[in-house]
Amino acid sequence: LEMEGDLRRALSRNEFVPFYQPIVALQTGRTVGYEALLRWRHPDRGLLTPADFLAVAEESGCAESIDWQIFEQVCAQAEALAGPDGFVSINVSGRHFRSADLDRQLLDLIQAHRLPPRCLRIEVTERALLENAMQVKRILDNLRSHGVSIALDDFGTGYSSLSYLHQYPIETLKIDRSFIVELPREGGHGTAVVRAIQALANSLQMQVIAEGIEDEDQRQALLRIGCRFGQGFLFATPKMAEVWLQREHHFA
Ligand code: G
Ligand code: G
Ligand code: MN
Ligand code: NA
Repeated sequence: LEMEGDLRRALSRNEFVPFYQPIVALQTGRTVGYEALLRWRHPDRGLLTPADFLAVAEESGCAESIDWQIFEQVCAQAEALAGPDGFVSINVSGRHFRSADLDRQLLDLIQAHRLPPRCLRIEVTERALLENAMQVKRILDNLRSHGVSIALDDFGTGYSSLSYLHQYPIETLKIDRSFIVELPREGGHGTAVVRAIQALANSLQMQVIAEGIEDEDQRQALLRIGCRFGQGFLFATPKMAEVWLQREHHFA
């Protein structure tokens, strides 16, 4: 595989970088946090997204190393991005939870960078929770007890047995983009699902973040439902840390 050699060379040259997409308060447009998203700054092919290379990276066993290259950079940048009361979230794929010491590895990295743990949030998918449930719960409980917060990513697309949700230290549900796309059409499937997720989150005292908001109608529909936070191209695309650190951003 030609790409596999490329990936290893890219790792050694630190070509994998986190881009950051703002997460905003939907009412005011104020940035409350950022999601770190993996990008490959390829010397010839330009900026590549996970869709371009993550499958090959997983097959060839490079994905873990790529993720740790990202986690390392995020730990170095997160305090400045988070400010006094924000956060930066990272996507931690289910594979990582097969390591019994994932919590220790992440906590060591946080400590090495003198990062206040409250600056870091971990996004896990429902699928990751269900595989190896006991070990995942122990890892997440430990991270939470140190101040790292936990969000459930792509919520609504998984295998939710809702009964397990309260057993994990999850503070935030991220509504998958596929439901937001359907939103503005009143009576449509998307509206019903988003309403149901918001009601569930309210009763479990969890926060909701809507993903993939692309237009004002979607934002207004979310505000009517009572959803307070979101991210998407309506507000901003993912960009390098330096861009966000240069100035105060306000997406009204
Ligand atoms: O940024 P983009 O929309 O292209 O991301 C596509 C997918 O890649 C998303 O599902 C996202 O969860 C995943 N992803 C983004 N960043 C990372 C990362 O650092 N590590 C892993 N394993 N997946 C990521
Ligand atoms: O699976 P996860 O939710 O981690 O991935 C988020 C993905 O969604 C990233 O690849 C990011 O680039 C993408 N994304 C973020 N905002 C939007 C949006 O408004 N529209 C679309 N189509 N994709 C988005
Ligand atoms: Mn995510
Ligand atoms: Na998602």
